[in-house]
Amino acid sequence: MFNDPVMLSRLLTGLTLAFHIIFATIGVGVPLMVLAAEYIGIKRKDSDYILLARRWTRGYIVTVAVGVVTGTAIGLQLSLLWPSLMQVAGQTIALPLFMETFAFFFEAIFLGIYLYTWDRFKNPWLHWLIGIPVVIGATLSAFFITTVNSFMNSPEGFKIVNGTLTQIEPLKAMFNTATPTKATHVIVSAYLTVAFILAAIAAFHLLRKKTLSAAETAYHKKALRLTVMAGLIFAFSTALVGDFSGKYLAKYQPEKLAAAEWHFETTNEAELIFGGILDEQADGSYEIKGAVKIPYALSILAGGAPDTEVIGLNEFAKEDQAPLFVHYFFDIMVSIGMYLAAISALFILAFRLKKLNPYNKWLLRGIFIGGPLAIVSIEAGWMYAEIGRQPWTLYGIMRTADAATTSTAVGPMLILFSLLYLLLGTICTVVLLRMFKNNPVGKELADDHHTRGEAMF
Ligand code: HEB
Repeated sequence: MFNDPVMLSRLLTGLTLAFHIIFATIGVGVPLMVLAAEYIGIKRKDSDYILLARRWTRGYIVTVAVGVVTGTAIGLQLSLLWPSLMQVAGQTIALPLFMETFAFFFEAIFLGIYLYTWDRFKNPWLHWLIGIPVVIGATLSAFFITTVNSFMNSPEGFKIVNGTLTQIEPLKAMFNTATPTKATHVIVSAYLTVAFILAAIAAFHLLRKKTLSAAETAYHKKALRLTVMAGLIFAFSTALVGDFSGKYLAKYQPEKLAAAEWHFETTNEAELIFGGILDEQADGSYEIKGAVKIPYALSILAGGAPDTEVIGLNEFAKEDQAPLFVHYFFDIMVSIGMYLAAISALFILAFRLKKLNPYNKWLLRGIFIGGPLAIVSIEAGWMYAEIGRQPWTLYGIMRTADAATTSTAVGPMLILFSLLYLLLGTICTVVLLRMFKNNPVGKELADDHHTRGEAMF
């Protein structure tokens, strides 16, 4: 395995994407939360929310910088590791790749202006307005780059003549069948993840209550309420859009859904298999052991009705099937999605009904682990989407094995890039920790009252 360039290329690309997606996700979601905090701050004339927006923006700049490095690594690796893919599809996907860079610069320019104009306007809404293009740019880069991934699942907008793509229609390729569901699921799940990462930070501080002043406690409680409310909204929208993704798969890539659900025979009233293990029988078929089976749920996921027919894996040749372990990635993603919806609903209910203390230790702990779990969910979602598309790199057109480089240099590259990501990850963590430790909330809250006070409004 370790001298097979295809496997090594997949490992290196997978590693790069797994690392990049954390920063990309943060990059998509933070501007929206910043804008929400600044909005409430201006509206309620509450400088705590403004401080929240400022602190989130500062952290954001560090993660954006890492995202730029890893994003560049992806660009490099695409042409180095997957030359045949780029040769065949490069022209077709050039438009969204270019548009993504454009969206990024658009975002970066306005982020710069946003950063340098805090307190510069008499009317604070002007500063808030500058944040809007930052949110749009961040979300559009996610949109454009996801259309490229959608294209790999639904390659459209060209004809193949003698192995080369001709009559290319870039817009058709970009707005392919997979684009609507994929782009929305990716964008909304990024918002969800960031809401939970920020909620986890607030919960973390509140859990160490003893060291907090009253002003600090009030600050973190505001952060928690805002982020968990956003978490609740985005958890439900992610699940809704995820359901559309399921329906897309059932219709256009049924073997991908069947692999996730260990659904072998085509049936109506299909049950959803959760967890369990596969036991291979002598005749090559499988028996599912120890799974929870939810009646009709797969039919509902696939077609919205309990009697929808769901195509089984046995309809497909073995060499066209994805590895069956993708089942676990799907289960992990969905379970975490449910957990995030439940814990945020519980917090908001407790807060609204005032029967249960929303800031009790257990709820705070539950929200705290929601942050890392959301990241796991993002990773699991992508693992499912990418490994579940195998053996294809361009679904139905080009196999992954035919797309990879034959170079023998991938092994050393894998080691080098692993070291690079380790270094980047460490530096980023250290910088963020230092930045926030050296300038704690308490100090800034105190400064706030002395120097800026209410004068900033
Ligand atoms: Fe998800 C993917 C569903 C949740 C993230 N998802 C996916 C898919 C599906 C789903 C079907 C595949 C698609 C394709 O491949 O085309 N989800 C779902 C559901 C739910 C979910 C049903 C509910 C619960 N997710 C979720 C969460 C998250 C996610 C929570 C995070 C946070 N996913 C994700 C991602 C992905 C997915 C990132 C990859 C991309 C795409 O879209 O593909």
